[in-house]
Parts: sequence; C-alpha cells; structure tokens
Amino acid sequence: MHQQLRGESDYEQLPDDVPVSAHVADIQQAKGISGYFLFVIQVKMKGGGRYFIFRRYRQFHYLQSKLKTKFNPENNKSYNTCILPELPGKVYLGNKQEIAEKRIPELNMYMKKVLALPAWFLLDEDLRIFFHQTTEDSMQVPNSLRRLRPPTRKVQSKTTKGIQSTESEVPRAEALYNFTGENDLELTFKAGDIIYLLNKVNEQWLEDRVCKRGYRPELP
Ligand code: PIB
Repeated sequence: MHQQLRGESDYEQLPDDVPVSAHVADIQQAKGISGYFLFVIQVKMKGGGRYFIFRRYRQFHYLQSKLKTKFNPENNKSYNTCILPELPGKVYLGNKQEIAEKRIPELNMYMKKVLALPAWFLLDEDLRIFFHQTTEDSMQVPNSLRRLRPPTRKVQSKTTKGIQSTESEVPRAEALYNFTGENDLELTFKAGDIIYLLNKVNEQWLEDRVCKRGYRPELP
C-alpha cells in the first residue's frame, strides 16, 4: 500500500511540466451530428503554469484502459503497480448534456486521485499525453468557464470599530480579476470587489454576495 502514497522527496524530483492538478472548468458540445460533449479542463503544472485541454469521455476511458493494462496489480506482476481510482462508467442512453454535467464532479475526483499517485506514475507516457496541451488544445478558446473558481485572494479580517463582529467573521475574498457570470445565478464582479461567502451549497457551488471595495454588505 505504501506505493500508493507519494513521498515528498520524490515529488521534489519531478520536472516542472508535470501536471499536478486538473479541474473541469466547463463542458461544451462539439459541432456536428454526433454532438458529443467536451470537458474543458484546466491543468496546473508543478512549476505553476496552467493551460486548458479539451477532452471527451472516451479519451478518459482510453487512458484508464491503458493505465489498467500497465499498472493494475492483476495484469502486471513485474513492474510498478498501483490501484487506480474508478472512472465513472459508460452510459448508453440519456440526455448527453445531463450525462456530461453529472460526470463533472466524478471526473474531477478521478483526476484528483490519479494525480495524487506516486511520482513515478505521474511520469507515465500515456498519462502525460492525456494531460499534454496539444496544438489543437492551445488553439481553442473555452466558450465559458462556469465551473472554474475565479482567482481571488484572502482579505484580512478587520477589527476596525464599527464593523459588527458577525460581519467580520463572514469569510470573504477579494477578486483579482474581472469575472462575468453566465446568468443571473452567477456572480459578476470586478477586480478589487469583495466577495462574501453566504452559504456553501455543496462542493461545487457557493452562494456569495459581491460588494464594491469599501462598501459593507447587508448580511442576512
Ligand atoms: C460510449 C462512449 C461515449 C460515452 C458513452 C459511452 O461508449 O465512451 O464517449 O459518453 O457514455 O457509452 P462506446 O463504447 O463508444 O459506445 P464520448 O466521448 O462522450 O462519445 C457504446 C455503444 C453505443 C449506443 C446504444 C444506443 C441504444 C454499445 C453497447 C450496446 C448496448 O454501446 O451504444 O449508442 O456498443
């Protein structure tokens, strides 16, 4: 089981261009009759660089089958082995968009677990090909990034007189960039606005309120 855990020193040895985290930022439908869905994935590298790749489900499936053939303890006795996380299964019937939406958190979990595997695993050729930004990827511009948390920085809680204690305890963050929401449910804000966390709906969604810098929100 020790092989499943990544040693700190092994990680240090990895090159800067190794992917270390990946999140589905959005889904978008491919043009054409088949109309399959593409997952827009933001990949972060060890060196801090980020880029987008566009992958459909079957590419995940292909990757998983390659990895299983190579590393599944049942198939392979002599090389490095590891227990791979489960990939969400194939679906044969249903609304393609709904299927893709449902796959977002499942694929996020899959990528999180895969990228937490030992350092030698992150250097696997098939894994690197999957996460590599191809020329085609780099030429595409995501339609939107609905699921990607826009970059923010934590704001120091002020102890200034006049700010009620309940307010100063509300978690908040300062927007680093402008962000335009897709619809009324999504926030739109400008760099410098303060975003107050009102409610954590689930792992994917937070309910927030935006306030211009210097203004205080009416908190519930
Ligand atoms: C499909 C692809 C597809 C997934 C689907 C999955 O498998 O992996 O990826 O979204 O969930 O079922 P496959 O083997 O290609 O086709 P992508 O990238 O989103 O396109 C499954 C195949 C097709 C039908 C049946 C309609 C009734 C079978 C078994 C027959 C029951 O199914 O099935 O279209 O071969």
